[in-house]
Amino acid sequence: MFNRAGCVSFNVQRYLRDCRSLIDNALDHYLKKNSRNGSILHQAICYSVLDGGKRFRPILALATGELFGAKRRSLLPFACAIELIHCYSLIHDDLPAMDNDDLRRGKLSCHKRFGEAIALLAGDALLTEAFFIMSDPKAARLLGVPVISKLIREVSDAASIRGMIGGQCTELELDKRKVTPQVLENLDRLKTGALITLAARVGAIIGRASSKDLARVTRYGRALGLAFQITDDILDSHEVLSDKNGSKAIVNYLSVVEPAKARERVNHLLNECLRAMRPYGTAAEPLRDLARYVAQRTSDDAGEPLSGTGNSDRAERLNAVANARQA
Ligand code: GRG
Repeated sequence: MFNRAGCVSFNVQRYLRDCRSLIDNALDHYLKKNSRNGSILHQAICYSVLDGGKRFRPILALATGELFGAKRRSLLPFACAIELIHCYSLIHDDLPAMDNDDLRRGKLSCHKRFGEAIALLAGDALLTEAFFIMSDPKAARLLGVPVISKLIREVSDAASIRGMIGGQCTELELDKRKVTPQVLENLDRLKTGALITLAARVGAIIGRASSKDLARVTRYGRALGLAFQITDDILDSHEVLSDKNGSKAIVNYLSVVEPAKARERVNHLLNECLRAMRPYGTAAEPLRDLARYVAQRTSDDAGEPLSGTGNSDRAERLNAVANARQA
């Protein structure tokens, strides 16, 4: 970690890789110590959480927490709880009553693999498990009850009708004839942005950030969350095209904004993230890098690790999916 001049040089790729592996191990630990190991529900939960996913939100929680000096052992339960809530939302989002997707993270979606009833329950169980982990007395001993209570309230709010679920419902009710970029941005700030802003805020709260710092982190998280969804829409633009040909009905940012304008908007949001982090100098390099990663994604790498370590068995899994779909 030392460069030739004897100064500490920061390797952000290594940092992100370390965070990711820490999170993977912690998720494994939380899910596998469950007393219902081996049940079909437990299999569906592990299938949906443990194999794949970029872990973007928990990495963000760790990176923000560490900016303010929080210890990893205090951050991990909350980082993992946010990932479990994210996984639950993906399972439910894929159900036939919602987006009706056969694939998730490069393999069959949970309901395609385990059936709708189990997928519904796996999502419910993950949401509940998140609160079980956050309310562990060990976490309360580390952080104190008032901080735990504040964190649980933040998490509940972000996942609630005022946050992610509210955004999802607004999307379901969209009148396609009245969609404007502003309508979509407001919706995206809830559906996707709420959990991403939450991850950043949770890290800062655990690091006992001042209210001024928390406001900066919130600005960063809000810009990042919106940039994340617009980039996702850019990467999904083929689905908008297929809609015009009469297949899957999908309304996203690219339905109402030209691709170049959407890219411009993402760059603007990236600059907002970078501006919010300016007061922290090099200490905020992981957070800057996460923002650059979001803004500069050029391929749909859903299911691939954030730090580019690669999934060696991805091609094999895609083959299995193709076979399963033919069967
Ligand atoms: C409760 C019935 C019921 C449904 C809930 C709230 C909800 C459905 C869905 C959440 C909305 C959602 C899936 C938004 C999309 C956000 C998004 C871009 C998800 C993909 O996130 P990544 O790229 O995925 O971080 P990985 O796989 O890397 O974790």
